[in-house]
Amino acid sequence: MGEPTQDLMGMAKTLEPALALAPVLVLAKGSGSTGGSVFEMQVKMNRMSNSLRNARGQITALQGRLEELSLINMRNVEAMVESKVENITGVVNKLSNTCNSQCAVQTSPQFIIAPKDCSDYNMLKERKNGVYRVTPDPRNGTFEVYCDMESFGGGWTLVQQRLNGTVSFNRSWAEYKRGFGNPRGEFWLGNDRIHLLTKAKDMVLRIELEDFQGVREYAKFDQFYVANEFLRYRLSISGYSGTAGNALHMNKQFNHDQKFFTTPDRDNDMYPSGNCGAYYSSGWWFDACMSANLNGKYYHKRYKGVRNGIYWGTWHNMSSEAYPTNYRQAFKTVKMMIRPKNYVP
Ligand SMILES: [Ca+2]
Repeated sequence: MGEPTQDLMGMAKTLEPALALAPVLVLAKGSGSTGGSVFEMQVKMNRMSNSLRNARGQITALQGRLEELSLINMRNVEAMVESKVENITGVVNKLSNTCNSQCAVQTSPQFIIAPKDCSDYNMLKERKNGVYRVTPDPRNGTFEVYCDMESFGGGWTLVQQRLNGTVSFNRSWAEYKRGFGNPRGEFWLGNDRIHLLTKAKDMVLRIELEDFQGVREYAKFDQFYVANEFLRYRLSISGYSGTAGNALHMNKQFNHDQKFFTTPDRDNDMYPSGNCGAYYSSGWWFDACMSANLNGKYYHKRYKGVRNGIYWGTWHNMSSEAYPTNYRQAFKTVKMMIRPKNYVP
């Protein structure tokens, strides 16, 4: 990497004479106006314009070199990082081989260099619920998530939680993109993060719901994937099991699978004459419009009017909700959490 820099220094030096000619022009202008000096001046000017042309050529060449150099530097850094990762992988493989053949009892803790999600914290002796750092994709940084390490075998990474209505979910595209709220309370993890987590591993989704009558049900999906922002965070969801009913794919008319994300300020839904996100005060994978909306408004009790509360269309008493006279079901708690498909508790 040192040599190209020296080359550049050499090129810069050859430029100096051309630049040094500049003051001559000032001197020539200052001297008399006889025919001889005019001729002399023309000669000097010609010489100077030649030098300037040369200089321009050299500058262009230098610019080319510089662009090439920064590319070379980037490739070097990339190659260096790659070889280091290779080395580490080699060492890790060697260590695990050694232990397979020699260490009958493995008592020391095992380390995972960068846990991708909560399930990678499963080897901790004390499995405690709480906030942990995860790195689903090393190129996209590290962030904090709330891990449920106790329920249903643990290893769950929470992507959404509703508890008491302290956090508004009537938010913009930008807010849903980066996430909002408090990981220990009510929050949306953020569409970019949900994308990274579901891209890193095949994930299952578990939804826990509870109403104000104390009824608790769940819905589990064997496949849950959220595409990137370019693909408008399109939802892929399938493989339902559970007790709450499959409100994400209720029937032909209402199906949230393969739908784009819509927020009050970004209409990607299937409803042609309006924005479902604005109408239902929520960011969600709206169809036209919904049979489920877990990011709806938090009502502390049953309510009337527009059904913009937290909604799960297959809830046991939903069919008795005649519009617009009857009260609407409200939900006390909601939890959306994900775990790798191949997870072993
Ligand atoms: Ca629309």
